[in-house]
Amino acid sequence: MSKRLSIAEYCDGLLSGDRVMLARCITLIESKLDSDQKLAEALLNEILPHAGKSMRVGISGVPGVGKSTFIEAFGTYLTEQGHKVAVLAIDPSSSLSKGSILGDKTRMNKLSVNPNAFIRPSASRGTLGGVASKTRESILLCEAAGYDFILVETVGVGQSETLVRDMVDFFLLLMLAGAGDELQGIKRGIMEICDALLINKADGENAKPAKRAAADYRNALHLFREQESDWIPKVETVSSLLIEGMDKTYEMLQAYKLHTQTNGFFEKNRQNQDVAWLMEMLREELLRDFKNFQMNNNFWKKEMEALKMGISPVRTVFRSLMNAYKG
Ligand SMILES: Nc1nc2c(ncn2[C@@H]2O[C@H](COP(=O)(O)OP(=O)(O)OP(=O)(O)O)[C@@H](O)[C@H]2O)c(=O)[nH]1
Ligand SMILES: [Mg+2]
Repeated sequence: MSKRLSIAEYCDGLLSGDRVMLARCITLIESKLDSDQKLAEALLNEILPHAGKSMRVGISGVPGVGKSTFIEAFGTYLTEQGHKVAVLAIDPSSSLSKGSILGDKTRMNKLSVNPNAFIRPSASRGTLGGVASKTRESILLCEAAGYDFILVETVGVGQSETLVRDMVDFFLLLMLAGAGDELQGIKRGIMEICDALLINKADGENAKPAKRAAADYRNALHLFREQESDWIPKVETVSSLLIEGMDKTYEMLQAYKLHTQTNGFFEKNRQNQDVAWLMEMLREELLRDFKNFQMNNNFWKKEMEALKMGISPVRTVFRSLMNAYKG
């Protein structure tokens, strides 16, 4: 890795919108070295006042639904509207495959050479929670560097969807029509966390089924409880391949922003997300700490024996362990 700079150098480079510097700053916050972590924290303190001024959009959907193609199309559209677009990813498989979005970067041909776009693959080391933390900090860095649309991609499997939901302002789910069970997403409960459904590949023979699926989803969405944002999730059809529906999508995001900034949810949601993020970090650290205590402790073993042999009731073992832990 290239040599470390001073905080002022990182900061100036970042605030001037230098893409190389942005990439280096993200590498810094992803570093596991203690000295780097100190630098990273100082950097985050410096840039925080310059962060936050973006629309953060999460994008999810099953493999093959067209996430990369959509991001290429929509990202390019956004830059044409005068925006600067950063693309980040949370990929639970990336620790195995070294980050599939790396391959995507070549698939996002136009966007990856667009001077107003920045694409960064998912951090690949550590727990999913740890990776999410790095992505959250990367969002702040991108914002400080002047990116006003942040697209966070994740594969529509497992826990990563909720993780991304909890770090963005707007969660977009891509789906396909005619995949057999139109309401699969609803069954999985994912509809409850999305702000919009886009039926992708609404082109050629698929155009009609896509329109029909959109109507079905619109009806089904009314069955769900109202979201805290007081926003009724929207359903649209798009073709990422033919670059159709990007304007509708953009208008929808603008409408959402206006709606939630007016009713206060936009700001409140971000505050809640920060609190939840902090609580998660505390929880992970406390658990780690407690596990250390448990591993290297003879008193623990003795108490366990006492418990198993029925000498002490659970509550007594609990209290004496807690006392020992708190020291
Ligand atoms: N006809 C049509 N094909 C599309 C459209 N969007 C994407 N595709 C095709 O669908 C395939 C998968 O698209 P990707 O963008 O790679 O999908 P993805 O969701 O990123 O897939 P993973 O990265 O594997 O999760 C590619 O062959 C695309 O060309 C579309 O709107 N219409
Ligand atoms: Mg992809």
